[in-house]
Amino acid sequence: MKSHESEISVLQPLHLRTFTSQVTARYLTQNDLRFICPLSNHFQIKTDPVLYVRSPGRYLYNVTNWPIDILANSALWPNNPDLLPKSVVPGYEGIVQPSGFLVPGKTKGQLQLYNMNAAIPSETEINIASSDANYSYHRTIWKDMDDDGDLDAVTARFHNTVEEQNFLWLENPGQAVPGWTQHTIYNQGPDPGELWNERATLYCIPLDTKSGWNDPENIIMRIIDDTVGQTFDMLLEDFDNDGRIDFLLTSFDDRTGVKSGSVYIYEIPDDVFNGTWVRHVIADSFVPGGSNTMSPGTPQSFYPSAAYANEILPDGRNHRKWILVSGDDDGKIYVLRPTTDAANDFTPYEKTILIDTNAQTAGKPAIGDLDGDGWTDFIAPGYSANKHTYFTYAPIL
Ligand SMILES: [Ca+2]
Ligand SMILES: [Ca+2]
Ligand SMILES: [Ca+2]
Ligand SMILES: [Ca+2]
Repeated sequence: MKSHESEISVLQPLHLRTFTSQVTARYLTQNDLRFICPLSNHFQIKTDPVLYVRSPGRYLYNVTNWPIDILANSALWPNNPDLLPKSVVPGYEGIVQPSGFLVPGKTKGQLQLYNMNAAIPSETEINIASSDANYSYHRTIWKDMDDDGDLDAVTARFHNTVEEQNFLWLENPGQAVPGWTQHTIYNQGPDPGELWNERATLYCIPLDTKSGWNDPENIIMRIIDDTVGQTFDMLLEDFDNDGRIDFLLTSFDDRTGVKSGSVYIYEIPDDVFNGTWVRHVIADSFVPGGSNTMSPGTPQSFYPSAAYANEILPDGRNHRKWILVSGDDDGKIYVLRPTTDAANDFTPYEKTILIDTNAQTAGKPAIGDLDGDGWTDFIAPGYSANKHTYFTYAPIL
């Protein structure tokens, strides 16, 4: 058998067609690759189309002929879509599409549900955040917050940098209807990772609490780290396979006048409120171009292949996951690879550039096995470069 290492070192770029406007990519399932486009009319009160490709894996070697459809054109500044699992709303399986931003004219966001199994998904559009006045949204986590058996939408909403940002949940009414009741968990709390509060914070309720998240009195806050500058995004996973979940954070610091972004992994203590969260720098020296910019952006963990993911090491553990991180405003996409499979070793990861788009903003890449051949694929967006690039770990045909 060939060495796995040599196979997975083959990463081939295949350039996609140039789109007519700016794009950011996100793969959600094998059946759904989504693009947000365009975000060029920043200062007009104008909706922005969301594009998608059904079953992108069927077209990976014919990327100039992608059947791109418009999913919707009903939201201002649509951004990071999340999965809507089958069990949340009767008859729906697809995505929740958040929208809205700080830019004047684009501040009224929505949380739109789409059933992607429908023949025309746009006809199933429902805005579950229609009961609010003027907020933007970025991300949704599905969790049963009131213990009634259905999954509720945990999210953050913000109005602008100084006035208001809330951590909240929207109560699932058990049917596909708009305007879910909003419950605030914490005012002036986290929006995309406490960007403006310049800290990483934990919000918890004790497990044995009766009224749970319904009662704000139950909620305990712990500031994990307020020394890393602007926190951007995070992952909670076991990165060293020691059986304990770790906390990965990307953040950008220019408080001393020197721009530098970093990726950190924190070891989570047994006592999350009083214990020490031991911090490790696993990658640093991300430098964005321009002003009012940040780097790095969103991290995503992955294995280069199903075989590598399933391989059992001599000590019975699996390989450690690799991390794909967007440089965002430095125009690059990176692969961070652990230098060891050992547990409890968070020495800096090997940082390699997957692609330099040679333009300011890269965007959020899509990751997954798009064609089901066992090899991981990436769609690396070039937001400013106006181009997507497809990569695969599959050996050259
Ligand atoms: Ca519920
Ligand atoms: Ca409910
Ligand atoms: Ca761990
Ligand atoms: Ca593949």
